[in-house]
Amino acid sequence: MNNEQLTMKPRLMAILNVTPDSFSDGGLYFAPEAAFARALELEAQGADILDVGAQSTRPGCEPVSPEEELRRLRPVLEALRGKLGIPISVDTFYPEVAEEALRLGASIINDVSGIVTEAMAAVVRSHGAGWVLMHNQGGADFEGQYDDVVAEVRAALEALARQAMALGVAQERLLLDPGIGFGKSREDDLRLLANLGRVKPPGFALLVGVSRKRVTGGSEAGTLAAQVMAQLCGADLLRTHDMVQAGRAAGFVAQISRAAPCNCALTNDVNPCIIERPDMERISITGLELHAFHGVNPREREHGQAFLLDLLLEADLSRACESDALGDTVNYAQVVKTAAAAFTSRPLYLIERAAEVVAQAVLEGFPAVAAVTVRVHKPDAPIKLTVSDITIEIHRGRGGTPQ
Ligand code: HH2
Repeated sequence: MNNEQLTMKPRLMAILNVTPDSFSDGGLYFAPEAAFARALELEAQGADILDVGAQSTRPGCEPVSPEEELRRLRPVLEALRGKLGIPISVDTFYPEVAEEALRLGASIINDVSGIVTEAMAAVVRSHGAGWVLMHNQGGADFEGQYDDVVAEVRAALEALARQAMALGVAQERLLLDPGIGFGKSREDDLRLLANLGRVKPPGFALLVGVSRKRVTGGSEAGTLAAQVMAQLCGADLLRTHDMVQAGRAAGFVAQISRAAPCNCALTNDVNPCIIERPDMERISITGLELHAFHGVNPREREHGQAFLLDLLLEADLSRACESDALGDTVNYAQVVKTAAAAFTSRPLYLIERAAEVVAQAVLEGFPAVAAVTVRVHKPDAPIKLTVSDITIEIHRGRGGTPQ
């Protein structure tokens, strides 16, 4: 993810459930007049899309027939015709309901079935509609067994998109959705939320629905936290109950990220729950410049090249904080000398090995260091394509095993 993307506010899809039993707003907007008024309110509050659903998907719910779905939807869609400036999506997996909804003015089908059918593709194609393809392996009553939920959901979304496109639906008409809460444990949902950037196939828009779901603890605070997380990880659309709060939070995140280059360490392939341990005291030495002859290429061993080393030393610094005596801490000038001598002592093929030699020298030479992280950067690595840097990083504690 780049900063450009971070500054973007996601589109907000406001939820309107014309159901008696939805888990959060069931019954509130079941009457067509109440649904109509709520739709206008959600638009006025800044919704970009209105998502109308006539069937609850919460676990244990009795399925509603297509006839009943249409009986609930028709009066609302008819009343909203020409009254709403934003697109309407209809939450249905029945092609016959989708057909009628699109005829009545909806322009997106939000299909939570988790499958692509010829019949639904034909309806979507003939109306030039948008189509949400949501991951749903087994439905809300099922908690899937995943070895790697992030990779598996990503692969499944790619497969759904491929099937839809093979049936003639254009890529730009598709929205992909990881299906938070559908056939997943809470752990799975948390993992997906922390790795949305990896769930999203390039070139597709990602819709994320977390609002008031179990993963958030059902609270508004949990919902907003998860939505902010989704925004930072590259969600293009958020499906939400509370437009006002979601809009404010999303707007504020966009404002922060516009104010300065964002430095929040979120990237498409890095889980942002970063390695830092705040209770650990450490000395950090970065950018130690050294010339050495490491490498597998004969030219590297003949001419040598520049390397940069970073060292993070974990040590108890509390005595030095009290005493102000050099003897109570780790002398970083000595560490730099030791690390430089170890790194340049002999040519090695791999920077992995060179980092290990440095780590062992620091641990041997400085008993107060409990653990050390060594990063070796090789910015001029002799490869054909241009890269700005190649880095390896190792972490060693006493005993030499990775901690
Ligand atoms: N979640 C629900 C319903 N539809 N559609 C998409 N694309 N993504 C979602 O995550 C999603 C969805 C469930 O939430 P809700 O509509 O609030 O509840 P209910 O199914 O009980 O009506």
